[in-house]
Amino acid sequence: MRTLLLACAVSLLVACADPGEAPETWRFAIEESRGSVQDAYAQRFKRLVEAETGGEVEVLVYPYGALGTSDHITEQLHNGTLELAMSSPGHLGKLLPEVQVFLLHFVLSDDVRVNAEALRDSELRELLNELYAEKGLAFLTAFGEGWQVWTTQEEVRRPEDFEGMRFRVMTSPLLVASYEAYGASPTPLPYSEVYSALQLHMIDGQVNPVFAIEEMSFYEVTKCMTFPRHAEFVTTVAANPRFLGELPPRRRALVERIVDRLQTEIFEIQLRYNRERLEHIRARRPEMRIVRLGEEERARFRRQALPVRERYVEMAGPRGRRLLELLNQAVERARERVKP
Ligand code: 6CS
Repeated sequence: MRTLLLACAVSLLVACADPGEAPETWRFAIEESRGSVQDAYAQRFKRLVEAETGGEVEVLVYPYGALGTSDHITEQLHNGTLELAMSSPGHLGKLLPEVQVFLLHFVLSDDVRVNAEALRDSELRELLNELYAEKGLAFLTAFGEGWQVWTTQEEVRRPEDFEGMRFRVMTSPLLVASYEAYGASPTPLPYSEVYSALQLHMIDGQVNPVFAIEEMSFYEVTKCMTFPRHAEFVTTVAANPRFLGELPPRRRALVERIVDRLQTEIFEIQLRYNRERLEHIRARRPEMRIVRLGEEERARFRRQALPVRERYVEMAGPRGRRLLELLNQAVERARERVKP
């Protein structure tokens, strides 16, 4: 027993930072505000890294807005001002067209557990590693933040209901093509400009997961929420490649272990956030119309969305096509593994 206690004390001493030495700082920028799904991820990452390095590393989390828009964050990650960042395909797609595969409609399964499993696929990740590296970024992981939900002034049950609608999308050309396919007039805008654009009637609707609709207060300035289950909001976690490459092997292994652990935790967290915040919206705005599309209604959107896959391949080229094949295969394999 005494030997065991001694061994614990020695390992604690080894793990603790020298009180005279300033901790090493890892800067982690997220594309959402405090209290969001990305914040939950980053705060857990911070806690685990700081605990497991005994304070030798301090992780600073920068919420959305602190360092500019998503494009600014990506730039800072690329030039090494940041060590870690969330890079959502909806904005990153301008730099890395292949990653827009996660924006295509009706590619993922209707079962979020299947999708979470598919995003762990090793072949898919290998290609993402390669593509990110070519753009001076290091891919760490991808995870879902919940179903994308349309918030609009009028109900949207058929593609025709989108006709002429000024609909805000993230700043990806594929998203523009996706909503043009439904007849909308897509308006790419940074996240920070959506609320005021809705309030000033410069746009008529937008799309985001429930937790984001709640925390960005989009529900205050729209009348209807439609759940088409056409796509999940998928984000990726990326690192600066020099930072990652220069980490000592045990630190690199620590980052990989934590990223792997958080993959499971964040899935449950996003489910909870999206469920609870829908209740907040209902309570604060009881007149909000909530529409869940039936299978026939979804089938009409799916038909209109199919040709957009060709647009994706035009934009993303042969490796984009390969990424789409890998995603389809990953979803099929995940379907077999995840019991209904
Ligand atoms: O709509 C957007 O631009 C943002 N939405 C979410 C849920 N996260 C980050 C992204 O930039």
